[in-house]
Amino acid sequence: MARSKGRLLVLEGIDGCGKTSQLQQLSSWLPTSGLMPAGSQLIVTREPGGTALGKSLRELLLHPPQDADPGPTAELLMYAADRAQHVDRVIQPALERGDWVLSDRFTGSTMAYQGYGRGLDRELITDLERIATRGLSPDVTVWLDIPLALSVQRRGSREEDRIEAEGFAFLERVSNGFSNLAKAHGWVSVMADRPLLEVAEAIQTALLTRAASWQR
Ligand code: T5A
Repeated sequence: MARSKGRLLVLEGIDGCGKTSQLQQLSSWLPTSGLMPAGSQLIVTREPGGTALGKSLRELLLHPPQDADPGPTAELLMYAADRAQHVDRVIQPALERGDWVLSDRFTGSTMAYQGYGRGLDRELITDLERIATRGLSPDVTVWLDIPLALSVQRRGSREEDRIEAEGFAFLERVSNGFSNLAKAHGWVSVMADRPLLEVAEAIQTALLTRAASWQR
């Protein structure tokens, strides 16, 4: 897929790391940050569930009806289908218009959860990623790094979805996966065990640094 004018920014991390809260912070900061070209819009989106089809897939993935929970391979293919539709209908058109896209999760989540968490073949996941994204990759991925116990504490007593209900050992593998991916792919790593505004500031500083290299 040809590179387009816009930028794709992604937030990754385990459940309860604070992505949604930081997405809100970033969506108010980015348009006033001076980073986005004049006239470009910020599209805030998420996976799974960034399209109408994706919303149905999200329900089936996270809150399936009784006896309809997907097995590991079906789960992997459903996340890939959600991504293919998301790239096709939302992300790529936005980038072609020159808009910026801020996504809560992208390909890193599939590698961390289905690859490291479920233990599915990582080469196969990479092949599938290429099909779903048609070669599109984020301009920057920010990983919110948080101790597992704190992420569980932050999620509190709210009802767990199907993936969260996998338990601590699963999440630990996912968390190690994110750590490996961040190192291997040069993601921005931000410690997320600090107050909300401190984390937001750390993300902003990192994005300003990263964006300076795009303009060279
Ligand atoms: N999945 C997804 C896969 O398995 N494979 C894939 O390919 C993809 C794309 C999606 C699920 O699907 C899985 C991963 C997930 O299990 P999701 O919608 O991304 O789920 O849901 P979660 O990651 O579970 O999102 P949450 O909303 O639960 O967590 P967030 O967004 O990380 O955290 P947030 O911001 O809601 O914060 C949680 C709590 O902590 C507080 C907040 O107020 C909130 O109460 N908080 C802080 N408190 C103190 N200090 C801070 N700095 C705080 N930041 C947030």
